[in-house]
Amino acid sequence: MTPKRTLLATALLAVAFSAGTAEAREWRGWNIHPPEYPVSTGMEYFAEEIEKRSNGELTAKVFHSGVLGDQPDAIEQVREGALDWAVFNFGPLGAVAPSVNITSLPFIFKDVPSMHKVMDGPIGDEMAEGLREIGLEPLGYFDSGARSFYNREKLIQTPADMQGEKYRVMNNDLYVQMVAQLGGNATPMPYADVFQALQTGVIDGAENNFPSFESSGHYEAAKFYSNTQHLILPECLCINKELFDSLSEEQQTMLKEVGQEATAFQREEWAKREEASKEKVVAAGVEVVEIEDKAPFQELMQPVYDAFLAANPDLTELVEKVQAAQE
Ligand code: GTR
Repeated sequence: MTPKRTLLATALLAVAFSAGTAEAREWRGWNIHPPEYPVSTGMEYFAEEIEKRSNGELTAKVFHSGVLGDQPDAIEQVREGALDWAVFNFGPLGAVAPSVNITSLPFIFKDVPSMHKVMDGPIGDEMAEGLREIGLEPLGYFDSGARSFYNREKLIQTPADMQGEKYRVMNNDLYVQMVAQLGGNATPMPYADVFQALQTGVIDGAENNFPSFESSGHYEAAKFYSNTQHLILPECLCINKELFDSLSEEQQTMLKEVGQEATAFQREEWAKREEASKEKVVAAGVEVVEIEDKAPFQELMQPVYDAFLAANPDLTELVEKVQAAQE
C-alpha cells in the first residue's frame, strides 16, 4: 500500500470504528439486588444473550446492589434515558403509572400463579401500554413472590396486632393507606435504609418477600414473619422506550425473545430462592406464622379500593377484569 492509501485506509477504519463504538455503547442497567439474587441472574442472562445474538453489536451491563441509587430515582432516570434499562418493582412503578398501580391494591391477586396468569395475558399487554406511556418498554414480567409483614418484637396474626406499629413501606401512597387501614403507621423509606431503621428501632417492622427479607439481612433484626401475603407484585424488565424504538426491527424482535427467555429463567430461579431463603431465615431463628384466615385483613381494604377507584374511575373496568380473570 502507498502511504496515501494507508492514510485513507486508516481514516476509513477510524470512521468505521467510531461508528461501531457509537452503536455498541454499553447500556447501563440499574438493579437494587446483590449479584446472586434471582432478579440479578435474570438480568445477567438478558445481557449475555443480547450481546451473543447481536454478535457484540448490543452490549449491556448490570450495576447491582443499588449502587446507582434508589428505585424511584432510577425509574425517572430510565424514563429519561439517563440510564438504559433495569428491573423495577410494580410498587414504585405504580406510583407513576396508574394502570400498573392496580397490582398494588392489597390482595388483588389470589396467589402467585394467578398473578402470572393475569400478567401473561391481555391484561399484562394493557399494562405494557401504560408503561410505554411513561417512556418504558417492558420486555418481561419477572416474579417477586408475595410480600408479608415482619416485626422486631411480635408476630402479627390479626390486624389488632398492628395497632400503633410503625412499618416501612415502599414509595407508593396505596401502601400508606393500606397500613393505616390495618391500624399501623407507614413510613415510606428507601430500601437501603431499612436495615438500620430496623436495627435501631426507628421502625417496628417492614414488609417484603422471603428472598429480600433474607438477602437484605432484615431477618437479623426482625425475627417475626407473618405470612400475610398482602401484595403479590410483578417486576418489569424494562428498557428506555426511545432507545428501544431506535433499534432495527430485527434487534427489537431479538430483544423481546431474550426478554421472554430471561423471564422464564428468572421465575424458575425465583421459586428455588424462595424456598432457600425461607429455610435460611428459619434456621437463623425467625418465627414464621401462616395466616390461615386472611379475611380480617382483606375486609379492611375496601376503603383503599374505593379511594383508588374514585381517583381513577377510568380504571374500574381493568380492576374488574383482573378480578374476573382469576375466577
Ligand atoms: C424487593 C423488590 C425491590 C424493592 C424492595 C423494596 O422485593 O424486588 O425492587 O422494591 O423490595 O422493598 O424496596
